Parts: sequence; structure tokens; C-alpha cells
Amino acid sequence: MSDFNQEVDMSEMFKVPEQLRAKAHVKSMEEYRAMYKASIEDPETFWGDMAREFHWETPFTKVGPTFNFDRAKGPVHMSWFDGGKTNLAYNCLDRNIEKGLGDRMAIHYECNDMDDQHASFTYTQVLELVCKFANALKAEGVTKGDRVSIYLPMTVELPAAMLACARIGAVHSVVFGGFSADALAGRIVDAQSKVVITADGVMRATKPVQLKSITDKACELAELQGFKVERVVCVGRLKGTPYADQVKHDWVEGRDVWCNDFIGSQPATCGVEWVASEDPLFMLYTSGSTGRPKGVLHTTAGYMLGTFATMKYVFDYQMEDTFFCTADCGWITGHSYITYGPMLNGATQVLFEGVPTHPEVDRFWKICAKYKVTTFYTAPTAIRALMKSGEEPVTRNDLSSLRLLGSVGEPINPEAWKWYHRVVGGGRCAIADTYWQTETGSHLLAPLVGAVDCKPGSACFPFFGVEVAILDDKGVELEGECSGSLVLRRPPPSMMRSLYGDHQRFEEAYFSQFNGYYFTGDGCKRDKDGYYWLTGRMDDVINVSGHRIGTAEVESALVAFPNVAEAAVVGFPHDIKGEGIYCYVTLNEGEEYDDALKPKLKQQVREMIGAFATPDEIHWAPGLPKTRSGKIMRRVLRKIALPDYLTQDLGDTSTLADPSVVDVLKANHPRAA
Ligand code: 6R9
Repeated sequence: MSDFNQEVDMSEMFKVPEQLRAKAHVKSMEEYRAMYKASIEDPETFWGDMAREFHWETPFTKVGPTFNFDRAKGPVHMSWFDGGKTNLAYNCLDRNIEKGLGDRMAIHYECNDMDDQHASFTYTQVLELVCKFANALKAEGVTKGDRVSIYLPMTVELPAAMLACARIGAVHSVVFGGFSADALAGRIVDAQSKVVITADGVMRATKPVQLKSITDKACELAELQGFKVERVVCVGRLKGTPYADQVKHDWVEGRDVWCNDFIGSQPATCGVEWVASEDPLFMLYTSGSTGRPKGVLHTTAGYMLGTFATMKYVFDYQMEDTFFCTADCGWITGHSYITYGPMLNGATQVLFEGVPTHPEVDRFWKICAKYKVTTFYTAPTAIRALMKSGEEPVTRNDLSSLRLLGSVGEPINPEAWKWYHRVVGGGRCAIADTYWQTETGSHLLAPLVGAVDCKPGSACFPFFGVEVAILDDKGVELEGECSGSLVLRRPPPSMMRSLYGDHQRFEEAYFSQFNGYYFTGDGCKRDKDGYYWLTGRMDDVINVSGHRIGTAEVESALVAFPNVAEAAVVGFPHDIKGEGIYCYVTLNEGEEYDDALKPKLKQQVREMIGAFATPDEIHWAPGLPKTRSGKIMRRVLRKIALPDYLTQDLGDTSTLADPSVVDVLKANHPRAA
């Protein structure tokens, strides 16, 4: 076992690398503190001045934040930069080109296969592609406020399609390419997207992903739910390549169009739809503790400032940098630190289509060496997986260009932090552990690498404009060294504004736990030096390889299987993935508990959610531990899911309706076999 979830040494400190401090935007703790103070006490100047670096078609009249987090005082709302009109795509592209960056590399596209046709795109070339896309969408009748679903692999068309939507004021809803037809259908129907942009397929390592055929199925499922997709735009990613025959899909005349035909004859310039600061930019579904995924809604100007500022200060972005974020644009990290944050800064970045282990376990490092990457951003799960292959795959590549390493998605265990620092960073790079959420749009906690000495495993301090507090169970703010629920007192600029089409659910999901605060769902400690340490989710959300999965979603996929009566899902510590998915399953009366069923149940979850949500373990549970009022006692289930379940203290089980179910669960434990 790694030291994940174990007690960590909260005093171990890594000093700011001096060569980094010399050039950094923020060079000392005093400077960080002064800027932080200004960002909270004088947002009008701090954020207003920063915002004026962008183009505003109509200047804002107030910086903000204007907000109410207290439901007792009326509906929860928040806004920034009221009165202003701007456009994200314009600020990412046209504005940089006007500044003379037109010939600068925006995107180095690195394909799945090493010998494929990698390509690089300048800012001017990205703008042309975006304009063609935008014109084609307009010709299709897509206008301001319409939703467009995007289900694409990591090719340049993905950020381009997002920016095209932004350019015309349409709202993009990107669905990660690992989601199943069911999941995609649900998201299309919820967003009411008449246009879906997909690809024929893509190779992930040596396996094809059937994106178009999954989209076809999703459209059928949507139609069964009463919603008709009118246009499917298909990027011919594998068309004409040696892999073309690996993908199989239908072609619906009148609905389907190849992307080349869709955008081919469109002009390479396109006017801009100026949108209000608070007009929606995108929605992105994420898992919560209950019910179906939530369509997190982000708006324009605040999101622009949040992603711009964190890219600049947390990654200490400098003109000569080359940035490589390994996330997929289907997750928030790809939205904020591929499509928007880097482009707003005029950065050069790598867009990687493949996986870290193809053709060999050193692919990330090969890419870093090839493009002389300076700033590398990945998830702890990837670091832990690559650690298993030892140091040689890293050290055989020239990684001397690296200066900053980022981490995101889950707590990074100190062991992985130190390996990342020593082996990948050669002991000379800064590490930025960035804590944030789909809901917050950009970093909440992170060290500013030129100013903050780091403690391995801590996300350090709040970013500018982020006012955090730690509350006890009663909702009282704790001072100094403490442990409790992490909340926000006020909205940073890039905070989500609502859940798409369901403001009441938004209030209940995030503002009902503690009056007057936004609840992150995470537990957090603050040590004696004021450093913040995330301790994991406090709700029924599990974090598998940095992917958020609601236990309720996996449960409803399982009970959709004909023989299943009931299911209860919990997380358990997993060496590589951080957490694994552990499912207790009760079959219908009279059904036989046959292990041959287990793979079928796992398949059911893959089909209803996606492969990344495949259960690790299925535990037959003829009975579940329930209280007399019928509530499943999850804390007992979490303990029985541990490898050392036999010696675990299950705590007080006297309120169980039938305490004997616990013995039955121990007796047929899958780990005992
Ligand atoms: C960006 C992203 C958000 C949840 C969040 C928390 C966990 C993310 C973390 C972290 C500890 C970090 N999380 N980063 N926990 N340290 N550096 O991952 O968004 O997919 O919405 O997940 O992930 O539990 O609440 P999202």
C-alpha cells in the first residue's frame, strides 16, 4: 500500500526553487499576502484592472462580486462585471493576434500513434478553424443561447468547436468521450442540444473508441425520450487512415454530415456575438451525491478572469513557456487549462490525443522532451501508475526544460508528490498541487510557485479572490489549527452560477448544508502554519482516478439489471486510482448468487455510465445493514470493503434492524476467497 490515506508529516517543507523565484510574477509570501488582501478587500481595483487587459465591447459598470449565499435572505445569486459585454473566443484569439501573436504556436497536436501526422497550429490558424466552425453552426441555425453537445476525442477540433460556440454565443456541453450512449443521451436530452459534434472514432492506444456509433445509439435513446437531434457533425478522425475499418457506424441521411463538408466552404472570418458578462458560456455535467448528474452552468466574464488569472499566477505563465495539460477537454480541467486559460494568456501548448502508456510507459516524458515542455499538469493517479514502472522510463528522456509540475483531481499523497518532484522534476522544479472543482471553474487552493514553500500533500493557500472557511458540524467557523467542512464565503469570479434549468437543485445541493456558505463537499484540515490539507469528500461521491463518480449513479445502473433488487456502492482506498468502486448487490428473492453474474453486472455499469466507472469489486449482499428507519449504514459498508475488514471496529451497530447481516457479509467476503 502507498501512504494514501495515512497520517502525513505536516511539517515537512520544500523551499521555493530560487531560479524560479527570480522570474516569478509573485516572488514572496509578503507579496502574495498583499495581493490576496487586495483581491478580497478591493476587488474593484484588483479584478477591475486585470479585466481591463481584455477587450470589452461594452465596459462593465461594476466589478463585484454582487451576491447572496444566504437562502434566508432570498434566492442564491452571484454576478461579476455587471453591465459589460465581451466574448471569450475573441479574447482568446483575435485579441492575441492583434497583439502580434498571430504566428505564434497555439497548439501542438500530438496524436495517439508516435508516427501519425502530428500537426501544429498558430493562433491565426486556430482562429480560421474556429471561424469556419462558427459560420457553419450559424448556417445550421444555431444562435445565441442554443446548446451544442460535443462528443469528440482530443483533436484540435475539440477546443475549436468549443471556441466556435463561444464566438456565436452558443452554450457548449462537452461530454467526455469515455461516456456511454446512455450517459450521452441523458446529457443531450437535458441540454436539448439539436446539434451534436462527434467523430467517427479514435484510437486509444491500440483500441478503437466507437464515438459515432455511440452517438447514433444516443440519438436513438434521445428520440425514445422524446427529443430529436437534428444534426450530427462527424469529424473524420480515422477516415482515410489505416484504422478506418476499425470503426463501424451508421449514416443517417439528412442528419449526419462530415465535418469537412460542414465547415469546408465556410469563410475563415466570422463576426463576433458580443455577450453580457453573465450570459452562459458552457455547461458541464458532474456527479453529485444524489440523483442524475448536474449540469454545472458557467457564465462568461467571471470565468474568463478566473481561468486567465490562475493560468498566469499558479502556473506562473511566462511567454517562453510551453504548457502541457494531460487532461481531456471533456472534464473541467481541459476546459479551463486547455481551451481557455492558456489561450487567454497567448500560451503555446500541447494537446495530446493518446494515453500515457502507449506505445510505452514513457509517452508523457517523450512528449515533454519533444516540445521542450516547461509546465506539465497531470493527476496523481497518473503519477502513481507511472511510479510503478520505475525511474528509468523518466530519466532516459531529456526533461531539462521542465520548471513547474502541477497536480489536480484528488489529494496527492506525499510519496507521489516527492517522486514527482525528485524523479520527474529532477529536484529543481516547483510543484503546484491545485485544489478546485467543476463548480469553481478555476483553482481555489494552490501554492504560488515563486512565493510559497510547499508541504508535500498540501494544496497550500487560497488563490486571489477565494475566501475559504472551515466549519464544524454545527456550521460554526473554526479558527487556527482545525479540521472540518471546507466552504466558501463568497464567489470567486469563475464560480458556477446555477445548475442548468434547475436553480432550486443548485441551492439545495450546495447552499442548504450551511446557511450563508457554499459547501464544497470536501473535508479539510488547516495546520498550525495555515496550510490547507484536503481530506476527501464528505458526501457520497467517490474519486476514481481523479474522476468524480456519484455512488447513486452506479447504484441506479446496477438496479437496472433485471435480477438485482438493491445495491449500495462505496469507495475504498486504491493504490493507483486513489479510490476504487465497491458494490454490494442484493438479488431478487429466489435468485442464485452466481459469480458468473459479476462480469455482467460490471458490463451493465460500463454501458450505463462508461468504462471509467467499472466496479472493482462486487460483494453479494443477501441483506444490507440498515437502520430501523431503512437507511443504509454506509460507514459499516465502507469498513467491510477494506482489506483488513476482519480487524476493523465497525462502531455502534446496535441501531441496525438486523445485526446478523454484518456476519453474512463477512462470511461471503470476496476478499476472503
Ligand atoms: C478539478 C477537478 C472535484 C473534486 C473536489 C475534490 C477533488 C480535486 C484536488 C482534489 C484534493 C486536489 N480534488 N483536486 N482533492 N486535492 N488537488 O478535479 O474537478 O472533477 O469536479 O472534482 O475532486 O474532492 O471536490 P472535479
